[in-house]
Amino acid sequence: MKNTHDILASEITPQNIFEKRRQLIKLAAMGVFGLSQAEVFSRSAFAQSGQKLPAKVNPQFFVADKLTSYKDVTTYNNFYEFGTDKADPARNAHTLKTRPWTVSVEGLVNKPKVWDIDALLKLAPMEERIYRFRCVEGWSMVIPWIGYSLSHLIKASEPQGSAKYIEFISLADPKQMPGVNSRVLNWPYTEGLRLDEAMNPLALLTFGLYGEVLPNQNGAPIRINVPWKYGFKSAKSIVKIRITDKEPATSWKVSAPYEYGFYSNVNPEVNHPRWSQATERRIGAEGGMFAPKIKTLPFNGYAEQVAHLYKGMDLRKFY
Ligand SMILES: Nc1nc2c(c(=O)[nH]1)N[C@H]1C(S)=C(S)[C@@H](COP(=O)(O)O)O[C@H]1N2
Ligand SMILES: [Mo]
Repeated sequence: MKNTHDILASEITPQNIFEKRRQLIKLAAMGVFGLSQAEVFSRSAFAQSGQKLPAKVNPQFFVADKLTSYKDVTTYNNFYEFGTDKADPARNAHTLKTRPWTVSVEGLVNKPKVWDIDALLKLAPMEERIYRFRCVEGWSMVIPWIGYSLSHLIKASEPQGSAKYIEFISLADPKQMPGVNSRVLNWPYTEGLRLDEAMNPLALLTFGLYGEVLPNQNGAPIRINVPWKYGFKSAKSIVKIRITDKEPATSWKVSAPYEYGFYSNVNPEVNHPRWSQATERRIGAEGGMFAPKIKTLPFNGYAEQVAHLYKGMDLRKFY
């Protein structure tokens, strides 16, 4: 565990380091393997609802920052298929039917397969990981996700030698998703990664959060999380995964190529035309809109794990 490195400078206070360490020691003493950190740390901070998803804490992926409340994580969302207001997804996503659900893995693979969601749930052991999450709009959260590395699914599919990219395609069903009748984006929502990025253990195939299966508004029943990139790279409610040899045309890049590139790595030195990326507002921080901004870290604080993927690349050009 490399906690001290992971803590944002602005957030280091003797109290929270002490408090966190004390809780970890207590955890270890209790021998609570399998009991989620989220449950131990903030059982009282939210009312649990929905269906439990058991997972083992993976302490390698741990951020000592205060967790964003369950309420904020599930009511302040971007999921344009259910409306463009932050409150829309929580209000509207109850119409999404998450069973039956399949994910087709296809393209340049030796083992294409239409996976039933319940088979995918069993492909690898479920882990709880605490990740920072940074939206390009300038806000951020800290979320205890549940899932396993995307690399498990990629390996099971056996990419061919020519494979270079991976494309994620979300459901776009106007019967379940009122937002796809509007033309804010070209549907279906499409995102992509270079295959070596997708193979990085940080890239998380995600099925739950806060000890439960994903609420619909957070991308049920399956989404990805790419914590060193802006939030929009993390496609929700995925129905198709395609392995290709060409860079996928991603929804945001197609709709506004001057604002969004393919890479979208969190980079405090390269501003979005409308939003500075130098600092961020932590949702739920004391003081609300007036809380002091915190500095955004290169690769959202995950440089040690991922900077090598971009060696020799001009990150102003490949934004
Ligand atoms: N299918 C789909 N996936 C999506 C989006 C979307 O509108 N549709 N929004 C993206 C953006 S901009 C962000 S910031 C995150 C928000 O995830 P959260 O609501 O779970 O925090 O989802 C990303 N994935
Ligand atoms: Mo976002």
